[in-house]
Amino acid sequence: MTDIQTVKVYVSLGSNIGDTEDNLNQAVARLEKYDGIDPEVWSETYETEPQGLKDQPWFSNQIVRFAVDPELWSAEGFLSTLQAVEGQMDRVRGEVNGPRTIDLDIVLFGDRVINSGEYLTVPHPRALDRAFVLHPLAEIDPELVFPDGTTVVEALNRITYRIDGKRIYQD
Ligand code: PH2
Ligand code: MG
Ligand code: MG
Repeated sequence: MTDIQTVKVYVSLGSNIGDTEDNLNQAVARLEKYDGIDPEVWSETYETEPQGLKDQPWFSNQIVRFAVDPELWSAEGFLSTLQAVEGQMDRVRGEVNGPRTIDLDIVLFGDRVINSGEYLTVPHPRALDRAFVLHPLAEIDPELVFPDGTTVVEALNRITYRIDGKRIYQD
């Protein structure tokens, strides 16, 4: 049997309600149960300053790289599964950018560029501005290049942030 040619899909996981680290682990465990979705690299978990809406608890954030079988999963199909897992974990969609039990965002889906209206934009439109995405991405794949040619290291050099142990500060 030949190896399936999988796509590297980088997912940003975030939680700032409840046992946040456990919520991240539980989300990965739920995703792993689907055929053709295999977690292969995990960043550390970071405690991160809230972006957007400031007046909310700090987040636990992590990037997990999945090997995804493109014969089974389109990016839209994969997103619908992320949303199903968010739903299983009692995510209540409240305020935009507000507190959540679990948030699962596609940062990169191989080298694809996708703009399917409101539903899905890949790469994630705010990824290049956010240290809680870029720092763990660089941790697991320091050579990573976005489809527009920006390297993860260049993107980190463009933003202002501070790392203190596993805490990520960004105004
Ligand atoms: N997610 C948001 C808004 N702001 N800030 C941090 N630090 N981490 C997040 O995951 C996050 C956020 C919307 O999804
Ligand atoms: Mg998000
Ligand atoms: Mg989201």
